[in-house]
Amino acid sequence: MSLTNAPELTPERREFYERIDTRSITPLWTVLSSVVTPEPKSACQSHLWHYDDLRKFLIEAGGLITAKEAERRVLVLENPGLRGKTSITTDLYAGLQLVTPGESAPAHRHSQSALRLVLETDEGAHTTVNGERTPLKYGDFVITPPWSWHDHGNDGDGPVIWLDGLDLPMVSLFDASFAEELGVDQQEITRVSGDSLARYAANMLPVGYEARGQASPVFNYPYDRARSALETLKAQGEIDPCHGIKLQYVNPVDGGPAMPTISTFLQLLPKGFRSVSYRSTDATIFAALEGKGTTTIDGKAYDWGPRDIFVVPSWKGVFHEAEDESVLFSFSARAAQEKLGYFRERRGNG
Ligand code: 1HN
Repeated sequence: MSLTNAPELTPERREFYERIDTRSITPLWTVLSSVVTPEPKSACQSHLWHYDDLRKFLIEAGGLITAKEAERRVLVLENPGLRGKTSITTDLYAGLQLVTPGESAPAHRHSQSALRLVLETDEGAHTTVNGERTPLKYGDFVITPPWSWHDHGNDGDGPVIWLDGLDLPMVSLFDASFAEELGVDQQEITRVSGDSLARYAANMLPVGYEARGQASPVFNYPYDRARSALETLKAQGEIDPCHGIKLQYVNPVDGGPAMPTISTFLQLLPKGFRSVSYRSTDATIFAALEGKGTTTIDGKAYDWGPRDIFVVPSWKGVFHEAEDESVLFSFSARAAQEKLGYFRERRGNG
């Protein structure tokens, strides 16, 4: 027996396997090589969704169902290799959500961690998390920690669209999903807008602050701040061969990822930059916020422009080419994998 080959199937063995099968018993040696693999083997496929396509279908959905009736009017970006699993990767979920003018997506909470990346917005767009309402601007990254009340609204004139990312498949894996409705469209607002940014995101923390849970107490990471950090670093010229200039969104309390299970990143690729091949165990979802370029995943090239979304499976070699200066947002289950000791990466070919 080895890890790569299953033993020969003899008539005696087959008869034995069939007999124990009726008693819910399976011989490990017939399946071992498919569950303990020398390298990650995933059903997850690389794929790219063009925003224009997604937007067209989402606006169409807007004419078919209200946000209230749907609870959340979302089109799921379902990985072509994982159809029927409500997943974009084996461990993560992604979808595109629409809130039309005057609509609310009612207040609820659940065990799953959620992130939003704002892709199309209007003056009156907002989301409220645990009593604080925040406006939604292009490129803002907003978190909903596990079990926090959240609702969304659009008091503007145009549609509001964002990318949702959740650790839904992980929570399902552990059979740990709880959810409840608040019973109102919009929760009571108990804090001024900007409260959490002032308390936790000004390079200071309230004296005596003790963290509750593992999620960041900052829940809106505005794009203008993150973008200007990349701009400053660009001038330093320290470009990582695999990632360009890449920053991770963190929980200011402990320097860890903003969410317990999901890591989130923003990276700038200078015009003309071609990255060195990189692979890692965290299958990653990318959303282009600026620029245009091509990403090659396991030999397959995907051209992207603003708001396009693509997915890189675990342990597939990936490199980027930026035709124009570009900014990519990305998220993955690296946070969970690092906590559990599974994360691996490899820079360069090999
Ligand atoms: C959810 O609560 C939201 O609050 C979006 O906007 C997408 C997908 C699955 C389960 C819960 C939201 C979701 C979700």
